[in-house]
This record gives sequence, structure tokens and C-alpha cells, in this order.
Amino acid sequence: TEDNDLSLGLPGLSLGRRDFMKAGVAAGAMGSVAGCSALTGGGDGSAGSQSTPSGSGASHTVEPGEHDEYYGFWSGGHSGELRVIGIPSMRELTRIPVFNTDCASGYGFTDDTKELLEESGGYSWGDNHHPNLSETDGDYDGEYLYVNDKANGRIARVNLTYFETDAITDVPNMQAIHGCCVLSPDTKYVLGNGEFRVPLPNDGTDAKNPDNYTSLFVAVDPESMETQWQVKVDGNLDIVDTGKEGRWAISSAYNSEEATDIQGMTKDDRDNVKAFDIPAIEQAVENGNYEEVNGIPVVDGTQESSLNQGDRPIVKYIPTPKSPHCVEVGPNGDYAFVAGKLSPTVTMIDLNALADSSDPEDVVAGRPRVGLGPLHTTFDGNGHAYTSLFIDSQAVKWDIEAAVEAEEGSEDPIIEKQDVHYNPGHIQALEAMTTDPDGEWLVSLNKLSKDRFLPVGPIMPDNDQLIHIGQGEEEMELVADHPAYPEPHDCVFAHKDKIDAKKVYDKDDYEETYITEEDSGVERTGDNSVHVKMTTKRSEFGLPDFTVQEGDEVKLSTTNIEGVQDIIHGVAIPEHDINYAVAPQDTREVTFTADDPGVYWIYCTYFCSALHLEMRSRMIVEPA
Ligand code: CUK
Ligand code: CUA
Repeated sequence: TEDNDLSLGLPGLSLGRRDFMKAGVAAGAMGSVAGCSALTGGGDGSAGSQSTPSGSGASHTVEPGEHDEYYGFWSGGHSGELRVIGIPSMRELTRIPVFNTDCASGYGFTDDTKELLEESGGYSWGDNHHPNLSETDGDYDGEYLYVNDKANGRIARVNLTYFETDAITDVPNMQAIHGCCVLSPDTKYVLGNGEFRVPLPNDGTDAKNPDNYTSLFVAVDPESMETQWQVKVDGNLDIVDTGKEGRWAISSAYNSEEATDIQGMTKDDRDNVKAFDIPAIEQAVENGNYEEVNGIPVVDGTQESSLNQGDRPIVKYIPTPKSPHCVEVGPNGDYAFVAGKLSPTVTMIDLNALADSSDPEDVVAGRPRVGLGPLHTTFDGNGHAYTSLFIDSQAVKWDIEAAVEAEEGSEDPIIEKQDVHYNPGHIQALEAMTTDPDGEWLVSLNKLSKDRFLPVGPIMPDNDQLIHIGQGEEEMELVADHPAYPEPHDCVFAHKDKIDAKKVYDKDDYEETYITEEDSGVERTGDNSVHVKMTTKRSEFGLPDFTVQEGDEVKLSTTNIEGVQDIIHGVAIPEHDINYAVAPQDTREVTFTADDPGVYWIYCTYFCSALHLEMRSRMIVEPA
């Protein structure tokens, strides 16, 4: 197999003839996988020979009336939403709108949620890739979920008491936040990677001068959601994860060439993974070693920076084969796993050696050859890593310590390969981002489903496949296909005992907007404005009708005074673009202008009782 020079710049490695063929087939697909946009082409050169499950009998059935064991939180990609899916059943439990608007809940239509979207930039979509659960002591604490917006440089927070988005930060100076994670073990920060290089500030100056573009790494406070500081680096940042001790954040990165086109971005054989020394960065900020841009302290972490010349650089640059994709840190925090993407290897970085090493090459603890197109790695907590292979369309299971012992480029650490259908991106096992993963199930998030489902037109679903892994001693077994609407990237699983979702709102958690039946009525608040207050219960609104004047700005407040779980009422007003849900003990407000005289039947959109259809009110708009 020395008959080629497709070593992709990795010394000591070469690809065999079969690899060459498949690499040729997949070139188009790999060309567009960087940054996870617009995956095209196949890459499944061996599609006809994909095997079917062996059938050792692992069951993912959850009987009617029974609950799943785990919550799965799926990113929704450019749909802007998150999805909550039960594991192992793969049943979709709910959706959480984040960067999108949502007709079912009224998110983006009620005053509070509209303001949330408007104040974070006013965009009607976002592209969320990486959901992360808040941690205490390296374990999920069930408080919050944080997720990036790759499209508009934002980070959002979802409150897991109510499963709703409660904050979105439009991070200054950054255009695309791709990588996103929390700083383990106690969620000191939410960290984000700016993927697109732009001038700093991006105000038109230097727009045509790529030499003055820059990528930033950001720390956001998890409580206030305010941007704390940023670090500027060479090359494009991609994905990020942290060690378990609160010191290191490791980012994959590409385009050390700092080019603006694909040829330039992939010219050199090497790129640099960045290791951010968080306490050293905090020290630099405290010492005033920064420039302030749009109100944010920006610390210089480029290679020439004086902050990187001393014995404690704030950012260490670690050479890897060019254009790696993801970085994930293993459960015990010893190694960061950098998937090679264009290189068929995973580079293991020894986090314990990072502090004292002067030669960045010394921190490479292992580099197994796992297969073609490695993108993401996950863990079972029993010494195994599972890496997705985008080109080979496989999940490869390998032994972590064996990879440390083995020579660079060795295939010896590989235990097993499982075909997936087709072209996996992220791969995620139960609680794999904690210090104590649970094993048992793994999901491969495949970008293409090809012929796995009934045809539904040209935009086909992705295919999230459930794979049984047990505690790592058994063979992997493909158990279920699960179609996914475009386009999940990653997911995270928490045991159900770690999430404490309330079934009824606690009005003390919200501002003083609660309305009682006695409060129902119309109050004129100005020449052209009224405040309408109205309760909802089975099966009536607090007002059978109310009257406003043409041109009035109407603020409509509704409290669902039901105390019983699952009794939701909806408030829909025809021809006014208004429809929102009010859950038990919740209050929601909308503000709109009553432009057209007439009568408008307000009706309840949630089927709440046998008299649901009769649950009606009338808005009468009198001509001016
Ligand atoms: S990324 Cu999409 S498959 Cu945005 Cu985590 Cu790798
Ligand atoms: Cu209330 Cu239907």
C-alpha cells in the first residue's frame, strides 16, 4: 500500500488502494463538510454492501405508559429550535424554540419572547449546533442548557425548569459562534468559538483586507449571560471542549494559512489546535493587558503576542494534521481527542502534560488511525472511544490506553467498526460529557438517510441511528433508525433524575403580571391605548367580549388560572397574527394595533375540554 501519496501530510501514514477509491468518491462530500454547511454528495462508496443489524436482541422499546430513562437534547441546526427526545425510545417529547419563532407555543409572538429575539439582534432564524448542559462537580445539574448560534454569533440559554429559552446574548465582535461548551467542572463560563474571521471591529474598515481579519474565543457568564472577555488568535477556530479541572479549553482550528478560499485554507499540511489557559487569560484581563473593542476586553492570544512569549503563555498552539474537525475531552480529563477529518487519525492531546511542556509536540499522547473522515468522538466511561467516520460511514470503537501504547498511525487500538447509514457527523453516548458516562446507548447523527425511509420529496430527513453499546464489552448493535427534520448536529443526554421539570408555572418565578378573575376587564391607558386583562380556564375566557377603538394599541394580558397540569389554553385572534399558549398559572402578554373595525372571534387553540370549541370571546373594534 505504498503506491500513493495521499498521506494528507501525515508523516508515516499512507492510504491503501481501497482508501484511495473511497477518498475519490467522497472528495465532494468532504469538500463541504468543514463548518458543517451544505453537505452535498454521497461518500458512501460502499453503499451496496452496508450490513444490516446482527440482532443480539437489545431492545429500545418503552412500553405504553412507561417513561424513557434519559432526556436527549438535540440541536436543530438551522431550524433554530432544539428537540427533546426520549432515550432509548427515540420518541420526540417536545421542541424548544430558541432562535426561531414557533406558532404552537407563541414563542416570538408574545411580548416577552418577541423582545428576547429583538434585543438579541432581531433575526428570525439561527443555526444551533452544540447543546451543553450546565454542570456542578463535573456532572449535569439540570439547571440550564446553553447552545450556540453559528449564523449570528449568539449564545442562548434554556431554563430546564420550564424548558424554555430565557436568555440570548448577541456576542459583540463575533460573526459565527460555532464551538460552544461550558467550562467544567462547575460551569464558570459558557465558552464560544468565533469561526469566521472578521476585522475587529467589523465596521467597514479593513473589510477588503483579510490580513486584518481575526477569530475570537469568548467567555460568557452563565448567570448574567454577559460577555466577559475575548481572546484573539491566528487561524479559524472551530469546536471547543474543556478539561475537567477548570484550566484548559481546547479548540480545534483550521486555516492557519488565513486564506479566504478553499484552496488557500487547505494549502499547508498542518494546522494548530489551540489550548486556552483560562486562569492565565483571567490574569491578563485583571492586569489590564487587553484592548477594549465594543465594550469587551479583547486579549491578544496570537502567536506573536507578548502574552504568549513568557513561561505561561495564555494560548498554546499545538500542531495537528491539517483541517481537523472536532475536539472532545474524555471523561477522566486526561486527553483531548482531535478528529482528523482530512487525516484518517485522531490526535490525542495529553492535558496533564500541557502545563509543563515547552515543545508542543510533546503533548501528543497518541494518534491511532481510525478510518476515513473522522469527525467526532464520544465515550462509554469504560476506556473506549467511539469515533464517527464521515467518509467510511461507520462508527469505530477503539481502546484509549491501547492508542497511547501503540505507534502513531497504528490500527491496533481498533476494536470494532459499525456501519451507519449514511455519513455521520456527531456521535454521542449517554452522559458522555460528564466525568462518569453511562454507556449503554449511542446515537449516530447521520447527515443523509438515502433510502432508509419512505420518500418525502427531495429534502429528505437526516437519520439519527440508535446503537446499543452496553458497557463496552459487547459488540455494537444498530437498533433503530430515527428520521430527523433538518438539521441536528449534536445532542446531549441526561438521566431523567437529573432534570426537574415543573408541570405548572410557579407565579413567584415571574414578574407581577398574574391576573385573577376579578381583574378581568378593559382599562384605557391613553388616547390610543388600552390594556385588556383576561383569565383563561375550562372553558371560558375571563371576558365574553371586549371593545376597543380603531387604531388602539391593545395590550392583551392573559393568565391561565388552572392549577392542574397539562391544561393549556391558547389565545388566537383571527386576522391579527396572534396565537399563543398559556400554561397553567402562566401569564402571557401580546401588544398589537386594532387597525380594522369589525368583530373578531377569539378562540382557544389547545383542545382543553369537551367544550373547547365553545371557548370563545369577541374583540369588537369600533370605527374611529
Ligand atoms: S459540527 Cu456539525 S457535524 Cu457544527 Cu459539531 Cu461536526
Ligand atoms: Cu381552552 Cu381549548
